[in-house]
Amino acid sequence: MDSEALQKSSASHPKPSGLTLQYGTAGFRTKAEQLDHVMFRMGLLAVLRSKVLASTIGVMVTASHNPEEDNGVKLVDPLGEMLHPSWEEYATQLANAEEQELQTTITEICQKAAVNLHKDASVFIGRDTRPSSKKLSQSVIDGVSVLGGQYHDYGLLTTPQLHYLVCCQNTQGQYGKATLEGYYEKLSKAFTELIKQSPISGENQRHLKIDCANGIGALKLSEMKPYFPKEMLIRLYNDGTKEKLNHLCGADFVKVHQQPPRGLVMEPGERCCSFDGDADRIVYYYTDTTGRFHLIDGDKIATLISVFLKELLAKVGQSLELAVVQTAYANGSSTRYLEETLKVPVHCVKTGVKHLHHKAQEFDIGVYFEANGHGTVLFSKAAETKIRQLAKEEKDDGKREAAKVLENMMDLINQTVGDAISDMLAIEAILALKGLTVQQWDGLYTDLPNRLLRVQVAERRAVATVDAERRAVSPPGLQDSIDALVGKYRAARAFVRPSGTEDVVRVYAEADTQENADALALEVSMAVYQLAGGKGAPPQLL
Ligand code: G16
Repeated sequence: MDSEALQKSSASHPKPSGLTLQYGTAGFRTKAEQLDHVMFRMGLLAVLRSKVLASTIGVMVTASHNPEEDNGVKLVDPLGEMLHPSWEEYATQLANAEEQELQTTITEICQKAAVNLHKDASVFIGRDTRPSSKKLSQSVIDGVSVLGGQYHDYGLLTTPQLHYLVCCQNTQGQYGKATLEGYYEKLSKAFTELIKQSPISGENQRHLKIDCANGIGALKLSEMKPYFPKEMLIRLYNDGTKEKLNHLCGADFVKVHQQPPRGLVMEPGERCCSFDGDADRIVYYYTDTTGRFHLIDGDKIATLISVFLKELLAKVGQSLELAVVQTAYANGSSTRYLEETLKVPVHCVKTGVKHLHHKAQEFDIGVYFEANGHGTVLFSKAAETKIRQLAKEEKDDGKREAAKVLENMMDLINQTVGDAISDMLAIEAILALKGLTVQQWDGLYTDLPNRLLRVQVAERRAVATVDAERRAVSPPGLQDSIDALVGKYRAARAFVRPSGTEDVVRVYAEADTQENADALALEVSMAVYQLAGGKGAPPQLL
């Protein structure tokens, strides 16, 4: 390590003295102007991680669903997973080291994690469309360069595209070609094959309106359009040419407010969807003939995919273990439908894709989705080998055809992380193959009315939880209050947790009617406000 060069380079990305940031649900996330030093240091960290694993590491500059003024960084491990939790502590240490401690901190990390600084390092870098992202990704490059790492700056990318590229690079092309064309070709080839087998093939067209949250999704979908089969007609809204990123639009807005995004006019029954700011989440929706808005969130996406996979597995006659992973935000009706009607085991883990992904790896086929629309499907190596073999060699025509559908589904789904583009194509293919309308999909089960609220407190980490975030253990008395409030309503459930991406405590409540879910959410929010040091105006319904 060239200490002098490090000191000099770090001095041009100075850490505001005394500023402490916490590694959150998906990396660091805060106001963009506080992040220059963090980006430089995550460039350093990516080099160390790359050296120790002898693999390419990804760094994505994005704050995803957060407002345009925020920014953040997500680190991508060799197979496209989120940074391993064992390194989150190193990330926090590096981000918070004062200028004069930086070198010692690096040395300590190298010792603890057995990093050999003489090894090579390679880092892939991507960024979203935020005005601050270009400069911040240059800071990442400076960090990578000062430790002698090689880098490839892909510029504007969706987060899942970076995950895909990193995985392709580290599997020597086994997962696909490590280029954007490779990504477009892989997904569109699998999608075209699936559509060919569906009743809509040929004459019929599939129309879909997509709200791109004024983010990167619009750019990348436009690039991908020429690869789509002619049956697929998409129209993009909120493409970033007029309005601000995530402002009154995007998957998070639609999910939280349970209303359509601004700028997208829907005819009754029309299928529409929203991406988030870095295109790793998706939710669907439509309005019925009475003008009522219907949200189809991550739970119903997981259910549709599970129904489809279960039917295919029965057709191919294989007893591969299928399971669904959810979080506490999953609507109670979805869990009941999956367990009781579909007979698929469901597991609940903490919020954060890293937790869901990890759990889903335990099964032959693990479907994971957060209610906010972030999710994917993982196929174990053994399941993949079996499916590919059946698709090629199975003598029974019916079984072989079903195996081929499974094989294409496997190629269409971005298994490295939740991916709005890939999920959208998988959903469109399933709806086409099953001949389902959006209303029929929605009718699989009825969501329990629910409400998500945010409470401003002085220190969000004053709220601590256990049991996959379903019970609060601090501040004292909070869980007792929640239990008492929940007891007042029918079919009710509520929990609270500190957000790992925004400076708020999140509150979720569900109950038998919307009025009751709203009332419960508000009462629980008041309890948080009073017991956890609320700041600003008391909580209100959105
Ligand atoms: C990130 C994580 C998701 C998580 C979301 C909200 O999403 O990847 O797993 O659900 O933040 O987390 P929290 O409730 O802790 O703020 P994204 O799409 O914003 O990167």
